[in-house]
Amino acid sequence: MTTPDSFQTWSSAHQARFENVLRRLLPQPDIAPQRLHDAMRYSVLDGGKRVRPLLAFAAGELVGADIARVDIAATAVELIHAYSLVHDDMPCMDNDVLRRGRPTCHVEYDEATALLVGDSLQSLAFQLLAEHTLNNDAALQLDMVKLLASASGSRGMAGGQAIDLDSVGKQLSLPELEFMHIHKTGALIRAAVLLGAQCGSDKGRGVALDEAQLGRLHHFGKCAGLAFQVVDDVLDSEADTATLGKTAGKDAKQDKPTYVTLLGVQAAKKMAAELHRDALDALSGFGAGARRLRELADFIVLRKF
Ligand code: GRG
Repeated sequence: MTTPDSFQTWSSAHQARFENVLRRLLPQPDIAPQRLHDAMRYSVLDGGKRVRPLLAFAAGELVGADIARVDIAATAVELIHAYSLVHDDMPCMDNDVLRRGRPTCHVEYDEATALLVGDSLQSLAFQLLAEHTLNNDAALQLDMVKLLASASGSRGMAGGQAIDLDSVGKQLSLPELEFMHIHKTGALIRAAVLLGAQCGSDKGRGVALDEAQLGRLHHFGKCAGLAFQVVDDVLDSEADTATLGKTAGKDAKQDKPTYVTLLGVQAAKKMAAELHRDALDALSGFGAGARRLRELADFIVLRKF
């Protein structure tokens, strides 16, 4: 009997493989306009925890999806995430100079290039979803495109970001803070899980989930997404810049409402633990196939960076 890989082995192998997928799918640096393509590759490659792609791979494993299909879905989600970081770091938003341990895109290149990098990564994400077969049922594939669009647009990540920018210096209630983060951070994390699962939902290629199972996966994504943000707030207040690879302590400095400022560190940690439990509960009916999703929930809550 072979022992299944540890989470560390599984995640490192997937991260390394995925890096090559990204290298292949991003525009090559020798193709015009070279500077823009170079900046796109700078912003996406060789950095980040790749939590969203790993969630897509884990959900793909749950349903026995073809990994080549999940590669595309995972890339689309990671490109949207990378675009959001590039734009978020710009002077008109969070105005940061450090990301993934390196100068932010607008510092390394310039502001106009950073704007275009974000725009181009977003377009490429949808191009990939439209260009590759991810599901034999074209209607289901169209649903996947719609899912990513709504998770990243004004009713998802961009909307959450708008609320975030508007909340500086304001006192938000807990439900308001939750609403903001379910959109800003949670929507894309949940989309990563669902897109991975949808790559395996057509007949003959993996297991199609029923409505109840999809609902549980939805709930898992929601809890994991919110837990990710609560932990992000705790790390921002407790970890140092070198460990995070981005400027630590910014939330307090910018007078932003966070789970830590609202609840205090201990209560924020307790909330993360409760969300962790809820996320694991949502997976309880799935059996051994959900092992990697469970491990990712653990990683999201227990991570130190
Ligand atoms: C500009 C439309 C638009 C949206 C920006 C995601 C976001 C919205 C802003 C990033 C600011 C931020 C620190 C959000 C908190 C949670 C978060 C998304 C952290 C960064 O994600 P990680 O930790 O980053 O997965 P890596 O570098 O590991 O990929």
